[in-house]
Amino acid sequence: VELDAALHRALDRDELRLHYQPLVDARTGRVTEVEALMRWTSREFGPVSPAEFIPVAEGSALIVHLGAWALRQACLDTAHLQALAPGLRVAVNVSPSQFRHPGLVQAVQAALQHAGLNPALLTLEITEGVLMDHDDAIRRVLDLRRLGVRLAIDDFGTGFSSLHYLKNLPVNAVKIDKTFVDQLATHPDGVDAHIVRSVAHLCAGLELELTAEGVETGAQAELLRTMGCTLLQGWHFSRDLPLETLCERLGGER
Ligand code: G
Ligand code: G
Ligand code: MN
Ligand code: NA
Repeated sequence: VELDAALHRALDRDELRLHYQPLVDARTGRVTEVEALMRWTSREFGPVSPAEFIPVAEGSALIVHLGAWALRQACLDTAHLQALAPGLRVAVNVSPSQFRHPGLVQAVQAALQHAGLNPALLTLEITEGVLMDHDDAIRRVLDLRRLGVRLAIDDFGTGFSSLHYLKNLPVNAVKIDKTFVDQLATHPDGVDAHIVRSVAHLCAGLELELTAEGVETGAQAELLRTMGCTLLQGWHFSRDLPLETLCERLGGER
């Protein structure tokens, strides 16, 4: 079997799961949001990374089904988590062709309604690349914001025209890419430190939330906090967790 054939069967065979990685408040350390990350254990291939199978799904209509499944599951799980962690938000990644698909707004609305989840508790993560196709992107972003969901620009700084999007689109949050975080503690006066400080300044002025991704050490976390990042995400705080483990962690936090 080929990978795409196996992926076609993955939903029916119940081989997909969502894991959740916490985003913690930089000041209080509390879990504010969790990012849903798809995990697939294939009967034929074993565990396959989304870095490998999402691009395969992107090549066909499959991405729409996988994306809709992830939205539904993430909304359901987060609705249930409210009892344990009131106000906890969830972020779901939306890939380029999923974003362009005309059914996206309807799929988001259906997922929210089915779960009975407050739209303000759902963040959609889109990359700068997703926004390249211009006129349509603006309309799509406006339609989504009208539903009441939040929008975050993922992998910020790695694409093109970042500032253009910040100027023209009503997004709520920016996630600065891990590549700007990696060298921070070893080169506290390096180019990345200057970039992170400027992005933080920009986000504060525009009243955008700023998440630093890929935070792996306490030294990085402390620097990012003082530089003005509002949320921190990375292995220093937590890896992505199965729902049961996330529940235990949230239960222990109360
Ligand atoms: O979790 P991990 O580091 O393995 O993810 C690898 C890549 O796959 C990341 O770019 C991540 O955004 C993407 N990814 C993970 N889950 C999803 C998903 O549910 N939908 C989409 N579109 N991308 C995902
Ligand atoms: O493209 P996106 O930002 O959605 O991808 C998130 C990816 O980063 C996921 O695959 C996730 O597993 C991974 N990730 C999250 N935290 C860390 C970290 O601290 N270090 C590294 N190396 N990867 C991380
Ligand atoms: Mn992401
Ligand atoms: Na990212």
